[in-house]
Amino acid sequence: MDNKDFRSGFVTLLGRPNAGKSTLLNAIMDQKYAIASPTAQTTRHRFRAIKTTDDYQLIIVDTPGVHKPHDALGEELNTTALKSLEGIDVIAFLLDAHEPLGRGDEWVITQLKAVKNTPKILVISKSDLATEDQIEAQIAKANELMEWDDTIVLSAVTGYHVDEFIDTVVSYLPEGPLWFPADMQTDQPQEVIIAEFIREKILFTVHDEVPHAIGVVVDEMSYDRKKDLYRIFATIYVERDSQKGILVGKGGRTIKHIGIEARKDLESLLGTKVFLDLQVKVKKNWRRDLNLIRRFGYGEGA
Ligand SMILES: Nc1nc2c(ncn2[C@@H]2O[C@H](COP(=O)(O)OP(=O)(O)OP(=O)(O)O)[C@@H](O)[C@H]2O)c(=O)[nH]1
Ligand SMILES: [Mg+2]
Repeated sequence: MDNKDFRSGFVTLLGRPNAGKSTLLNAIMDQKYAIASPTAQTTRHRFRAIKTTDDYQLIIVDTPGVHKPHDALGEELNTTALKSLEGIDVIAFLLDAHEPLGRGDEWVITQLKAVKNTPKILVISKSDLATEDQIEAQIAKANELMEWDDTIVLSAVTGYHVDEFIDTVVSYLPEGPLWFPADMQTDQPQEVIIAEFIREKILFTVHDEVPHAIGVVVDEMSYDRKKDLYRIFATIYVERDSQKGILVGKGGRTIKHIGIEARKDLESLLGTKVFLDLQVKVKKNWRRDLNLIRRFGYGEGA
């Protein structure tokens, strides 16, 4: 890099579950790395994606949605999200344009106020789902709660103002070096991204209490050069036999569907053919066991 004005630094995406953080990360990267779904608490990892151009290196930190915790997993996710405010250059707070600003948002903003000297950008997300009036009202309410350094209205799905968001964030970055190699796009091991892609398909396939009860681990992965094929063996953990039954489905139909959907995404991530083997196992109460949460790689651990 011979660009003297090269800027580099970190932006953290923060907000309530479902605000659109992971979708925005993917839109910024122009590639899917983070999983996104309508289920709250989709993201369980602090996840970094890295965008490098001739002018800047922007490290985007996706966080689990911050919310009032109900169990050890919830607490761990909050800790993870709030920890990612330390030592970063810009905070982007996402507020869903078409959801009422609620206690959850107020709680996050209270946490934000305690962070001094870091530029804070208000991001009104999902603009495609809201009217001008709704957006104006949302901005007015957010301004009552805190003073923001900048405000951007965007849609990660249509791409509206995503580039403006990037430009704004970069304008707050200090001049600095490459923190990561220019060709590195995420700090997550491939196995973690693969496990997450599988988990995303489960979130879209089963409902009620099951999505929150699952943990996915890639047990083994190998590349067959001759066939240009990855063989991936993964285990899906659930908490109860009944959940296992739902996930496997009648005659194994549900798990087969999940496998087919996941394989499509994995083939596009890896750029090869994929053989995917999914097993379902019961591990009672893993969400209450901090050691197990960390073994799965959720929260701070990964
Ligand atoms: N229409 C529309 N939908 C969006 C937009 N951004 C996100 N969504 C949808 O909103 C839902 C939640 O998006 P996520 O990106 O998973 O939200 P998140 O903030 O990462 O959620 P957690 O990981 O649970 O904290 C998904 O169904 C997305 O497809 C947008 O700009 N427009
Ligand atoms: Mg997310």
